[in-house]
Amino acid sequence: MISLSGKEFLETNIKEFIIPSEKVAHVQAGNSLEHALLLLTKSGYSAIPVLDPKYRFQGLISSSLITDAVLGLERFEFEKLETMRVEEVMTKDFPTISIHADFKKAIELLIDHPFLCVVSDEDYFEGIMTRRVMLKQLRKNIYHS
Ligand code: 4BW
Ligand code: 4BW
Repeated sequence: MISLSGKEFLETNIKEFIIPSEKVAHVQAGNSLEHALLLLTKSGYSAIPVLDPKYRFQGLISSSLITDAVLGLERFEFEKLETMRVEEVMTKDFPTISIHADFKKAIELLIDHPFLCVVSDEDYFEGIMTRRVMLKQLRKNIYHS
């Protein structure tokens, strides 16, 4: 087994390690909150990317953002799930990372975020880089060096 030095490891390109867009659960900004909550519940993920029809990254939606949005003074106003749109509730405070970025950049961002949305030069969504994948690569590198 060939092991990489720390420097080489940190300079590894993330491209080959991302979960490609077709395998990533996502919603569109114009979808209803009901649709998003269904997808989040069925997929089991706590947060998923929001894309526009051209597959450009718009933001992030999570179960907790949705339940918070429909929380009234005394009860959850679940009827709002049908009328409210994802774009009203999603957070845009989430970093993207270039497909050309290296592990060093990804590790820094993955400290604060469970996954990163990876974008092309033209800003199209290419997939996600997750903490799980990064930790597995780190483990492989530590044990074989
Ligand atoms: O369905 C799952 N399959 C597997 N193999 N692991 C899962 C699954 N759901 C959750 N997990 C595990 C992973 O280790 O729980 C961690 C936290 O899940 P999360 O955040 O809170 O839903 C998972 O860690 P991870 O693989 O490093 O993924 C980090 C985050 O990336 C997930 C979720 O928000 C997002 N994510 C991962 N794969 C995704 C996805 N979002 C949409 N589509 C995907 N395919
Ligand atoms: O309030 C937050 N502040 C910060 N800085 N990051 C947050 C916050 N809320 C969520 N995050 C981020 C963290 O990167 O989202 C990740 C997933 O959160 P989670 O799972 O789905 O609520 C956070 O990743 P983490 O810090 O590695 O934490 C992983 C999981 O451990 C969390 C939650 O289930 C649990 N956890 C962490 N800190 C906790 C906690 N549970 C209760 N109290 C805490 N202080």
